[in-house]
Amino acid sequence: MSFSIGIVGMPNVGKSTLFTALTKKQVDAANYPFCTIEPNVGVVPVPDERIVKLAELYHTEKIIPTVIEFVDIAGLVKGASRGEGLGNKFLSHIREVDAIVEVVRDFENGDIIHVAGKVDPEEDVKTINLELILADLETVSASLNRLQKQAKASTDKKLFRQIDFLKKLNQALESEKLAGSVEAGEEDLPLLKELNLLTNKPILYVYNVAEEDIDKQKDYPRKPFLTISAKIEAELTALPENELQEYLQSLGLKKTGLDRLITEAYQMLNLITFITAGPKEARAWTCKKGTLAPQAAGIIHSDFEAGFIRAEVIGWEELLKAGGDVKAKELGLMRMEGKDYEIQDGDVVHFHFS
Ligand SMILES: Nc1nc2c(ncn2[C@@H]2O[C@H](COP(=O)(O)OP(=O)(O)O)[C@@H](O)[C@H]2O)c(=O)[nH]1
Ligand SMILES: [Mg+2]
Repeated sequence: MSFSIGIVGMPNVGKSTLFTALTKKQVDAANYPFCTIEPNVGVVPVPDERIVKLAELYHTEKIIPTVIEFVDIAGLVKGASRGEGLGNKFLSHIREVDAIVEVVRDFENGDIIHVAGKVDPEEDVKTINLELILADLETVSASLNRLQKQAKASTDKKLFRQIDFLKKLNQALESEKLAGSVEAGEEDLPLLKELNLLTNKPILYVYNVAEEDIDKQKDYPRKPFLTISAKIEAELTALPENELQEYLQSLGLKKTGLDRLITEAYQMLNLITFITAGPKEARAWTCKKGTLAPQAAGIIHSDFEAGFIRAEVIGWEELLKAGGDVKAKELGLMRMEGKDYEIQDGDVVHFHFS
């Protein structure tokens, strides 16, 4: 299982620069058979200190982080929803991702043309979001038309509820609001999922600022956001680890912009991480919040799910404190969990299966 983030934005804002920097971090694909291998897809490790510490505990050098995919989606311009630029093709690429990173330019450079003629971050966000909104409006009104036709010969309550919800969506989109701003009840979720609206996906705004602004605390109206200098990030990928640390310290930073970006993007997906750890390897795995133990086992291997018996579970910090699984067992800290157990973020799990 892997989750993907689409990088979108106006032309010449630094999307590909950022994407190329991210791909420098690419993981060894052999460990991740489910990932897409394509030139515009980067499979990137999610920084996680927990597996690093557990690897120390078990004296293993093999650390396998969990990953997310970043997709460089080019070509979104004004009019894309009407087929301008590469229009609909790109909108369909955005449809396939789980969340959006919207890169917004906030650096001046006379040599790099801004398609709208001037650097105006908020105006760019409006342009991009409007294209996404217009594309969604088309989806919603088509669906609304179809259901309204069906409703003529129906007394199905569910159908009428769906129509009401579509009208709410329609209204929001028409007033240029994102679909994600519309309150949805439990009953509306299946329809919302089926519609797969672009503006219902989580968006992280990434402001690409000038190099000299990188240590300034800028605020922007769009939330959540982070600021980054794509150009600096591209240069940092070429530095050896010790020089990188020196550089970060000189700026008073703990993490690179890329690491902040990856971490925030992962959090935005509402996912949790569970861990398998031992002398062979320390490995992080991703599942959706609410995943039960057998399905989590199935992420590792389908046989684990089919033959699931139970899971031995301990929180990663508890395991570290205990000093290993033998100690943890002696102290009675290892829990035996059955098929109804909901996996928690940071659980270290050992699955038993037949
Ligand atoms: N000064 C500066 N130039 C940048 C930055 N990011 C990208 N560029 C330059 O802007 C141009 C367009 O960048 P690119 O990443 O291809 O933009 P894209 O069209 O959004 O993919 C290239 O010449 C980059 O070198 C940045 O943070 N600062
Ligand atoms: Mg590009």
